[in-house]
Amino acid sequence: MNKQLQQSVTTQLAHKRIVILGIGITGLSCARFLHRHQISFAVNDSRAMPISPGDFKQQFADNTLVLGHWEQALIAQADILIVSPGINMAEPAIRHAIAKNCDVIGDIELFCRLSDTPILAVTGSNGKSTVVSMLNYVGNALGYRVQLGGNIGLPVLDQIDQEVADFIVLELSSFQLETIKSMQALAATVLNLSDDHLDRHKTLENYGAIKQSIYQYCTYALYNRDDKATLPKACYSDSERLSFGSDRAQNGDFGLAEHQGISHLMLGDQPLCSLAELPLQGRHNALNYLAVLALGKCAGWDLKAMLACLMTFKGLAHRCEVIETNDSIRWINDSKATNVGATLAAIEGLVPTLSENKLILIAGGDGKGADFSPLSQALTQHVDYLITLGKDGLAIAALRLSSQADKTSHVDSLAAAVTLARTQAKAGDMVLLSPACASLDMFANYVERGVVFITSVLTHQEQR
Ligand code: UMA
Ligand code: ADP
Repeated sequence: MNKQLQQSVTTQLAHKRIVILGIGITGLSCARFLHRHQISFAVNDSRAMPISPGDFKQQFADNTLVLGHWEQALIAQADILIVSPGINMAEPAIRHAIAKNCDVIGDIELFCRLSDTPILAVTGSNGKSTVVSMLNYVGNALGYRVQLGGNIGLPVLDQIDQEVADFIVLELSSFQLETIKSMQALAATVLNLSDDHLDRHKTLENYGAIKQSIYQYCTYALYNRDDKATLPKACYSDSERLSFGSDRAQNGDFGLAEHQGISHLMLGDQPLCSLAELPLQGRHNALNYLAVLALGKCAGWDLKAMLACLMTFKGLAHRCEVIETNDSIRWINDSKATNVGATLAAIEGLVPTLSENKLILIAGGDGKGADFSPLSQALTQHVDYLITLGKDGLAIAALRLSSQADKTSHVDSLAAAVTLARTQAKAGDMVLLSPACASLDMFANYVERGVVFITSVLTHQEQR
């Protein structure tokens, strides 16, 4: 075990009363980390059985576990509270219990206090997983030891005891940013901002301010020129700024422009590669490529070598993923489109590939308090048939024109949506599942929703 790390852990955590809130992926990784370093802790989870007390005891010996409610007395005596991202600290039972001098942090903040590995940090409403996966892929292919962690599902404290890394690429959600206080990233970016998680953050302003906090203390702040909300606020002026966007870029910034009549990724006025050569299509992916190149450049990675590696990066599942079928219909699984911005990007990216063919969109689910109106132009102008489902499906359907009523239907299951789409689609048409909503009202998560969609599409195939 790394001696320096052990020393930091002992100095910072020994003899502190530590309470972990939540025993999901994050909470378990915190418990494992503390247990590995012989630091005692207590866990509190408000759900009845997120872990069996027997399993907990077997893994974590005599550390305390309280389930089924927020144990206010336990929270009140904590010196350090490590809060899982999905837990809303504004909840009165937690907020009122926290002692004045309690250090309220998340797993990422604890990681930042203990590790000096250079951080490339990525947030935004959409594209985070795609960008961090590409960065991780490219960095490792170039021979750097790169770790990947955070909201992508890889808790950072599971990695901190592993071999020393050259860089760590962090995907950070707004929930995680809320408990980060002292991260010093080498480079940080807000990719874009659109309504998401407003059930927790209440307003887009609050949500945007939390996203902006990624820019505190970074050496390079990378923003998106297409989205003003990503421009670092004046209070984050210490870092060196660079940008990407879909317009022509200034020297040192990344952009898109025509070169010899063909659209290219550009660094200033230097053409890097034509968009047609790249494996991931759509304007949103062109921006993702630019963000990756810019972050890699901040890390000192060679641009040409990065571009060569990006040619072999395949897109992630459930993001505008093509389902292979034999019915001449283009079925696209974009189940990860859990907000309005992602669905807009899918429609805008895919419509130019339709030519005369029709677009049938399946959307709806739990909108998390979002305003769907930014979708209305796309829904009325580009979507030939709209099929909605889930808790907020009818709110999306309401954006269609009254003249489109006969081409708008609400159904009660994803399988029924596929059946209806099949009756509407002709050869060459596209059926896109891009819900603009979370899946939690009908599915365990977006992966299950995507798998049900793929299964329904393929089952249909076999029956034909
Ligand atoms: N819990 C309570 N009371 C509550 C809510 C939750 O006790 O009111 C408990 C649950 O019983 C459970 C635990 O908290 O035992 C779950 O904690 P969590 O919701 O923070 O989830 P984790 O399993 O720790 O996963 C989290 C992220 N989840 C959320 O932010 C909701 C995962 O992102 C992330 O991959 C993981 O940490 C590792 O960093 C998921 C996500 O949906 C994929 N993120 C959102 C998104 O991408 O839009 C932000
Ligand atoms: P995140 O981790 O931020 O949720 P993902 O890479 O998983 O991002 O993609 C989520 C959804 O957003 C998918 O539907 C994907 O097609 C879409 N998407 C990816 N990149 C962008 C982008 N730059 N702008 C808008 N939407 C995007």
